[in-house]
Amino acid sequence: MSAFQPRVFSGVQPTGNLHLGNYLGAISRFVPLQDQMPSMYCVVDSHAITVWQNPEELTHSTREVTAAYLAAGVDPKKAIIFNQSQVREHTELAWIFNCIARMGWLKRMTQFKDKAGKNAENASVGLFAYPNLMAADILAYRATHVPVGDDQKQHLELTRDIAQKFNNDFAERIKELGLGVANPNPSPESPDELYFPITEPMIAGPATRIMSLRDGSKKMSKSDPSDLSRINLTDDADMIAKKIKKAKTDAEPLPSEVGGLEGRKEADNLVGIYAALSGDSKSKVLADFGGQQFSAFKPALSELAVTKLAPMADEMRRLMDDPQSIEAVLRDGAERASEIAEPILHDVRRILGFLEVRR
Ligand code: AQP
Repeated sequence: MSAFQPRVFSGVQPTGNLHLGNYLGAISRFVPLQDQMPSMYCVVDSHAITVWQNPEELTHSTREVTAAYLAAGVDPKKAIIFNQSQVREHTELAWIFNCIARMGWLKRMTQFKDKAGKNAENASVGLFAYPNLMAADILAYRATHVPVGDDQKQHLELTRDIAQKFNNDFAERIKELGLGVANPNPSPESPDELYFPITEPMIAGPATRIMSLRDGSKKMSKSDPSDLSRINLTDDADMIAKKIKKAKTDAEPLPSEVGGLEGRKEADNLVGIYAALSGDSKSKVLADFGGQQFSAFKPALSELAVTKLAPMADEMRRLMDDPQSIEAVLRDGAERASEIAEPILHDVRRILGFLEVRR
């Protein structure tokens, strides 16, 4: 019996204002992974429409996220880069998962509660079912590894629950059809042959949750009304320096050890950003800057951020001037992605017992 082929899958929504959190928590981590495992990086446009999107802006942002992947160093010869809506299997599998996942599981999702706010009755059904589509994105390729920021942890747990329930509900059928893969972690709750892998979340490093520059208790976010709360990947050097200068801090000097950041959310965030951008640990950053005031630390952070981000912003601008090249990358990616997803959905239809009369 075969084992699951390792495969990385991750995605970013084309909802504008790509920021440092998206870069450090997700996109920057895609680059080394493409040399370690077959990798797929998706621009998740079907997720974006769970809340209203201006159509022209959605098209623009789809190109922009693709440009960010390329500018960050994702190589379309190594990794598959594509936009979700172009591979129909995502939405087909999402419907099947709508019928596997339980209402109670989705009702526990904190991101829905945060995004729908007090107006949940008026939120789209798509926003509620979003985690099922995310599970489908991953499992349409039987992906085994998913690098994301900390905010996606709960959705990845749901993906694991959906895979587990599908594997259990259809265990006999999977075996009968000879479609099973040896369970790498057998347990009394899990059959010895699986169809879907139990995906590994990859949430690690000093930048799994970059916080707002204006409020250390809120995640840096595309939809924050204050542009000063985030560093956009398209910001120029002056804007980056201005935002870091205005970033909220406290009045104390930086501590010399990580323990000293406790209860100092804003300081912790800026040290974390420095660590992630420099590739050093927070301890190393504090060994260098401990005892110094923010008036000394902030210019050093600005210089580092500009050195790392400005060339990427330039490259994104260059790529955005050539939309046809971006679309060629997405077209090729969609074809390669479909070649992987089609046979998987064919298997899934057989497992479910759908009578296929049009092959
Ligand atoms: N602040 C963050 N720190 C670290 N990682 C982050 N990610 C998002 N914000 C941070 C990670 O970026 C990837 C793509 O995110 P997304 O665009 O698909 O979804 P999101 O989490 O909804 O992004 P935003 O920026 O926070 O948008 P809004 O404002 O709409 O809520 C994911 O891997 C995510 O973890």
